[in-house]
Amino acid sequence: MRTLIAATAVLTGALLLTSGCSRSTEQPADRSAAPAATAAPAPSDQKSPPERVVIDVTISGGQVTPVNQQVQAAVEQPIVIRVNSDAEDELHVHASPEHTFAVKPESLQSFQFEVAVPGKVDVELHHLNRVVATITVQ
Ligand SMILES: [Cu+2]
Repeated sequence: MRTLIAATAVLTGALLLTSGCSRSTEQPADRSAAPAATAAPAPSDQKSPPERVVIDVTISGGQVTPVNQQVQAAVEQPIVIRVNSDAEDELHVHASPEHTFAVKPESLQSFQFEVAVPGKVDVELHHLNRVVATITVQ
């Protein structure tokens, strides 16, 4: 009896410890499970390269700006996050695949990525535990 209670307590503790990143923006699996139709790029469609989307982030005295900024971007459009910071942090882009960038206590850092899958992408600072921006990719 006592052994059973102890085992249950251990299991419960283990479950409580398996908290990863709190905000997950994983896409529903049912849609992305479809076989990838090879969308061939149209060769005749001569577009100029897409403009970059720039998000300026400032981390100072334990505060970050912006918070929850809403940003629009196109699929495969270059997204640049420019950071001025006085502290180390970890910038986490909840895209698929995800990106993690190490923020240093420096000015004029910039991190670039692209998002291949339409959806909402949260950009988080893990140390400050803030969502800097949510990028709607379509
Ligand atoms: Cu995260």
